[in-house]
Amino acid sequence: MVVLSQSAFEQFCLIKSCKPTSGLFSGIPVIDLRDPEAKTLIVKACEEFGFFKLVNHGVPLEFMLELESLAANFFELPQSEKDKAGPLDPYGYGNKRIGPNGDVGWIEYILLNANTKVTSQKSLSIFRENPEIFRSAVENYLLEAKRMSFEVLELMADGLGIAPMNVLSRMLKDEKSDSCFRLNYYPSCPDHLQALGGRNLIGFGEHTDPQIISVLTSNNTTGLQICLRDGTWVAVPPDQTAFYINVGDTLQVMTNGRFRSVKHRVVTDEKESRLSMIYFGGPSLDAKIAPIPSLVPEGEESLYREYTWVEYKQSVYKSRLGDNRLTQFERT
Ligand code: GA4
Repeated sequence: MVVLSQSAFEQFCLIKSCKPTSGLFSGIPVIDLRDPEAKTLIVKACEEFGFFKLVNHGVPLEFMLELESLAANFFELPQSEKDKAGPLDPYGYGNKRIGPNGDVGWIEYILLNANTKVTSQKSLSIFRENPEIFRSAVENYLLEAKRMSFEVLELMADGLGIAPMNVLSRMLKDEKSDSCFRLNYYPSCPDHLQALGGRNLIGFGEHTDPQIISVLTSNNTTGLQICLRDGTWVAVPPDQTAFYINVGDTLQVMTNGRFRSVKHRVVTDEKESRLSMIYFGGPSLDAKIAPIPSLVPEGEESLYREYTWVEYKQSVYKSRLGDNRLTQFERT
């Protein structure tokens, strides 16, 4: 069992209201990957929301469901079994603590490097009963999720009118791409904590993702919320068959702020547990990140200075979840 320090426990209890302004939000753009207009619609969605739902994505549903069910089996194991896969280094099994700087959430997770063979990673030991099944489920899923992400990034580049078309996708395709994969499990909110902390306990506090794009699937449980441009939080309707694409900080910088790195968070459901699987597509450590010149209006300076991903990543790991990590890279 993980014993929370007093301050960590207080953090849970202090979270009173994470209620979105209304019920499930119906305004999230839904994009059909096979729609001839997809590239234009993707650009529009990334500008307005930094977020969209992708259907007709071509990833076999059985790959999504198979991994989801293996992950659910793992999270239902006794705590002592799961703890064998911890502590995080930075990959492995995590429970309630998020990142190295004191953030907590009502969450358990497995974090994997998405670019290294799963077999060489410690967390595989958590599937020691049947590692081969887990390995192939993760690899099948990731192969497809990556293929689809490359396609989305190529449509984005095309829609933005930037050349070459693989200018974004090649960063993820790079064999040194620093991408990761996360299986998040949000147990339903226990009654005694509901009473203490208000109804919706925070699962994963508000933050933006550091990478280029994040590609998420979930079971049919609510909990994900995104922050709109006007600052209101809305609840994303879950759909087990779709992918949700999220613009990360790096893409915001590369598009010189035209795309929006969307602030999001997850709250627990009162009755059902939520399971989500996210592929975070990032650049290689030595990649230079800067606004793409053709996206900087003529005669103007870019909004951000050039930096390397490793430089940014170091600052990410010194930050708290809710911090704005891009300020220090903005030109003043
Ligand atoms: C948010 C997006 C990804 O889940 C993640 C997270 C990372 C972690 O869990 O180790 C961070 C968080 C995320 C941003 C700020 C730092 C780092 C926790 C944290 C407090 C894997 C990532 O790349 O950045």
